[in-house]
Amino acid sequence: MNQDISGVRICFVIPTYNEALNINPLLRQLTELYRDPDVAFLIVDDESPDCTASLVRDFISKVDSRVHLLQGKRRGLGDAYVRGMTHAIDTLGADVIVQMDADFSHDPAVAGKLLDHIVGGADVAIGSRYVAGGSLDKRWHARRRLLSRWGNRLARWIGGLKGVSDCTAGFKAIRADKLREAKIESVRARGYVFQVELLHRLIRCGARVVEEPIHFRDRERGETKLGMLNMLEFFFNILWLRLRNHITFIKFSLTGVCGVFVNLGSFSLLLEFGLHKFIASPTAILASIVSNFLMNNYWTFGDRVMVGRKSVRGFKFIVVSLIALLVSYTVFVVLSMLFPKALPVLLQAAGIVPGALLNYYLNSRWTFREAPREG
Ligand SMILES: Nc1nc2c(ncn2[C@@H]2O[C@H](COP(=O)(O)OP(=O)(O)O)[C@@H](O)[C@H]2O)c(=O)[nH]1
Ligand SMILES: [Mg+2]
Repeated sequence: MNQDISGVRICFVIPTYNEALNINPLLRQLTELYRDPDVAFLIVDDESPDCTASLVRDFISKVDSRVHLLQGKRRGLGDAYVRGMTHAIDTLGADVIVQMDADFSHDPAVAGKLLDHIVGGADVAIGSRYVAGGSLDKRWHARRRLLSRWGNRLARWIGGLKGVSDCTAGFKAIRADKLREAKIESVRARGYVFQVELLHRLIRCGARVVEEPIHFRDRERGETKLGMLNMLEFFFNILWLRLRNHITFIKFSLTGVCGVFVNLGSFSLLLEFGLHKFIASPTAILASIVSNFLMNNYWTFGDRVMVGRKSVRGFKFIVVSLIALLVSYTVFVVLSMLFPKALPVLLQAAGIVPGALLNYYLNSRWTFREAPREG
């Protein structure tokens, strides 16, 4: 640590489950590295059967009373972090939280660099494996590497955390006021996906995030607690994070799916009734455009405060529909000429794609444009 941190109350929050082999050497190293009386160390242990907690108690009474122990029932890593961070802020009065694992995967000396970033103005400093200069232990076997890399990719793309390289990192320094603002006590994720949900909330609160490259060592002692259930929870929670913030997009997609059924359904029906395909096609496109409009107006964009009067919207809608119809129909006609033997319903389906995209773009940006929010 290079910068002066006097007066800033720092609390390391370290969850443990069966870390009897690691806890003493870890606490020794941490308490020797960070000697300031304003630094505290909170171990959050969930009834580890290997008596991790009693080793912590011994350490507190015999070596350093800046160490604290918080015990609870085992409900997952995220739950332990929520309890630990809340306790560190509300009871121990922490201004900055450092979260890290107990198995030496996170080098205690690097915590100082993370704290330097916080003193330098960051709200969140991540010990990052995937930023330039960061690395993973060669001993981490292929399955874990793959899981970690893809977990990160998923979090970035589906979870909407595009600016961050290591979204699943468990080594971070975070300002307590940002944690309060992010309403940490209401984080839903119980397992490892806690890291992603927390980061997501912090970024939504406007937190300034920096990444410090680290070398991530595999644990020397004890076993990993990452199980199949954690992985499933991870996936569904990431998906939920995305969905919650993109309800409009989901409603639009569902509307689109209904539109496809209306389009292809009415097209097939009209063909059944003997209508020529070049007449059936635009009629079916029109039917789907009308069904899409009704669903979008009353459902997808129903809660938008929109620009302009209803009659103007109706006019814009007709213009957009005609453009979309023209595009879809042109694609259908061109494909029908290129592939005269192809199933007409397939060609009709191919025409839907460009028409629907254009339809959404123009309707969202123009017909159903949202009024700018005040304040
Ligand atoms: N309190 C608590 N700590 C946990 C729980 N699950 C894992 N941990 C701790 O969280 C940290 C990371 O877990 P670990 O098993 O090393 O995960 P890995 O590094 O992803 O293999 C370690 O310090 C574990 O002891 C839990 O359910 N409760
Ligand atoms: Mg570990």
